[in-house]
Amino acid sequence: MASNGEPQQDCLFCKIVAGEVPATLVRETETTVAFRDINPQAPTHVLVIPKAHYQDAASLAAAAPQLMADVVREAGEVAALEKITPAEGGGPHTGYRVVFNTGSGAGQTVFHTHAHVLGGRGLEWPPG
Ligand code: IU
Repeated sequence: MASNGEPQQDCLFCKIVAGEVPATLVRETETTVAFRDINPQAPTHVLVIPKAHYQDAASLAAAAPQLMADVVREAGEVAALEKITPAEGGGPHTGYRVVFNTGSGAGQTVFHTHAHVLGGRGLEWPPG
């Protein structure tokens, strides 16, 4: 699948960006969209995606490093909105995890870069 930033016809997340598939939006910027995962794995489970199509985090970082920075910054903005940053008091359920599953062997099922922002519960290490 191409990773050149152009919309891909059969890409679910490109369709969310285009408004062709509904999603529960949390935030939107000029370059990114954040929406709630339909199958949440934690009280906060939000996906942050670049509007442009790149298949995974590494190809996005290589082709468009500023856009990758936008995605990571937005992950932090989502965490702040959801009140799960360490600054929220350091209670047992503050702190959050940003995950880029990369490759099907690591659980990537949608090949449009997305950061999972997970928090609101204790998060084990190492992840499964
Ligand atoms: P993954 O890292 O590629 O496995 O993450 C894809 C996520 O997209 C996964 O957590 C799904 O629950 C989520 N998702 C979604 O939020 N909306 C959808 O319509 C579909 C998948 I399909």
